[in-house]
Formats: sequence, C-alpha cells, structure tokens
Amino acid sequence: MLIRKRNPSDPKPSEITDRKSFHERRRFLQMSSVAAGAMLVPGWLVSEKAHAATKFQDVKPGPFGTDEKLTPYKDVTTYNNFYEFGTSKSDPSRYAGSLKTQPWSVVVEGEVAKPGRYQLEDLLKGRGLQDRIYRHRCVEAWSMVIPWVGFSLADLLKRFEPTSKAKYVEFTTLYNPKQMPGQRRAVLPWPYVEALRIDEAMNPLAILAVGLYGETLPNQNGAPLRLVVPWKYGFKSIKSIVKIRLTEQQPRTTWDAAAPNEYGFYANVNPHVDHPRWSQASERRIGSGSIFAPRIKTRMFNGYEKEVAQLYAGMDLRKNF
Ligand SMILES: Nc1nc2c(c(=O)[nH]1)N[C@H]1C(S)=C(S)[C@@H](COP(=O)(O)O)O[C@H]1N2
Ligand SMILES: [Mo]
Repeated sequence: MLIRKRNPSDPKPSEITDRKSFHERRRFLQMSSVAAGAMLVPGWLVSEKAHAATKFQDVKPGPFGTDEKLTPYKDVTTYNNFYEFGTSKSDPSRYAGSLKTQPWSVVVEGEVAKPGRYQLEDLLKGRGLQDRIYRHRCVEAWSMVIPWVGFSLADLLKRFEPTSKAKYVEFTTLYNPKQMPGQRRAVLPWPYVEALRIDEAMNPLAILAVGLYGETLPNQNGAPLRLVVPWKYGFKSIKSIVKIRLTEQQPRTTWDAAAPNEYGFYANVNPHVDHPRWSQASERRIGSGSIFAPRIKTRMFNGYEKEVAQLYAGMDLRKNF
C-alpha cells in the first residue's frame, strides 16, 4: 500500500528480538503448553508473554476448505501488513512483541440491545473453534493460503442482539503508541477502523480469528482477535480488535478515508477492476518457491463467488469497488 521510509523514532536494533530467539522461545512455549494441557488448563488461558503461541484444544474442522497448498508458517508470520508496527513486511514480526494481549477486552456499542465491555475469555466461552483454511488476497496482488482458527462472526454478533437499525458493523484496532510504535507516525489516521455491511458480516464465511496453524495468533497476525473476510482484499481483515460498533450509517474506514480513489469501502477481490496503479488480474502466491514462480489468475471474490455473489446482486462493482 503506501510506502514510507523508516523513521528515527522507530525502535532501535537493540530492541529487536531476533528471529532465532523468537523461534527458540516459541518451541519452548509450545512445550510448556503441552504441560499446561496435561493439567487440563485450556491453552488460551495459560498466561503468556508476547510471542507465546499455545495450542488450542478441541478445534473442529470447518467448512469452505481448499486442497491448495498451505503457505508455510514462517511466511504467514514474517511477511505481514500491520502498519501499527511499521510499513515494511518484516516490521510486524520484528516489533509486535511490544503488544500486550492479556488481559484483552472488547467494547460493543451502538445499535445493539446488549452493549458493554466484554472480556475476551467471556466472548470465547462455549464458542466452538474451527479450522478455517482460507485464501488470503492482499490488495498489493500477493496471496497466501492460511489455516485460521476462528469462529463465526454472525454467531457472536447475534449474542449482542443487533437492533433493526443496525445496517453496518464497524471494528476498531487498539490505539496505544507505546505498544504500537508505528502509531507515533501519521502514516494512517489512527486507530485503524474497518467495517462491513451487516449482511456481509452475517455471511458464514466471515470469521473472527484467534489463531492460525492450530495455535494462538502471533501478535504480528493480529492477536488476540482479528477479522478474516476472505472474499475481500486483506486490508478489510482488521487486526487486534478492541471495539465493535453497530451503526445505521456507513462508517468511515481508514483506507477509504486515506485514499478513497484507491481503496474503496467494499474492497471485494475483483480481477476485472484494477487498482489505479496496478493490475488486479493476477497474484503472486507467497512461499511458492522463487519470485519467478508463475503468477496465478485472481478469481472473482477470491474464489468465493458461490458463497457471496448474491450479496452484491444489482450493484455496479466498478463504482462500488
Ligand atoms: N490494524 C490493522 N489491521 C490490518 C492491517 C493494518 O495495517 N493494521 N493491514 C491489513 C492488510 S493490508 C492485510 S493484507 C492483512 C494482513 O494480514 P496478515 O499479516 O495476517 O497476513 O491485515 C490487514 N489488517
Ligand atoms: Mo493488504
């Protein structure tokens, strides 16, 4: 998306956890989570420090699978967009260790009968977690196949009892420049905000993810709770959510506010509508070998046409891009 140079206020190299210790730490914590499992403590309740990845118990296979090759864990967790930690792909995995994901709560407000501040543990209680293997298509024309761990967004929203005026759902990321050093620069208007029309949010494909590859989300992937909307460009899938607001009016989303001619509200993956600065007809699959690996054709709605095309019946998708 926008490319900016690193700023002197960003963390110094001495503050960076190198990848080797990251992986050693991760292995160690995986081992400790096995021990935790033996004590019958749900994996995600085990107290964790930044970068800790613990295995989930009882993840059921979910619908909408694909037999495409999964993008390796290393690529999924080191090639990221999370501007709160910097604008280059390697920044999130290097700097997101400063994000504190416990305790975590989500404020629910607006057009609902049951607004309030909910602890993440309470939101997850009794909610069946599923593996959801989805294609993930960034607006920058690269893609991955990611095995998320998540649950239906519709099921969660229904719990708050949306009123008849609830036409849109707005999500907001944490604003905390101490923990998210990228927020000290005005790269984007902070905090990051995204939104869906209510019928999009209620579609069975839309999930909130708490993990990937059977483990808790690494911070760089949006821990502890992020949206995944696989028929839309990646920027709709907002990370580290602290607020969900139901509204009657269409919310002002971050990218639509920052560059409305480039990043529209709908952001449906569409090979026939190019970005003003590049083609969207094809994509590069990350982790598929070399940069010379052949590009693959981008599919309408990222290949989820059967599931979501009816949401846009009669709409001009060139205008509503
Ligand atoms: N809060 C927040 N959410 C965000 C972003 C961001 O910069 N900040 N980047 C978006 C973009 S452009 C993409 S492609 C996906 C990347 O998700 P991943 O790093 O888990 O693959 O996150 C999206 N969610
Ligand atoms: Mo993206």
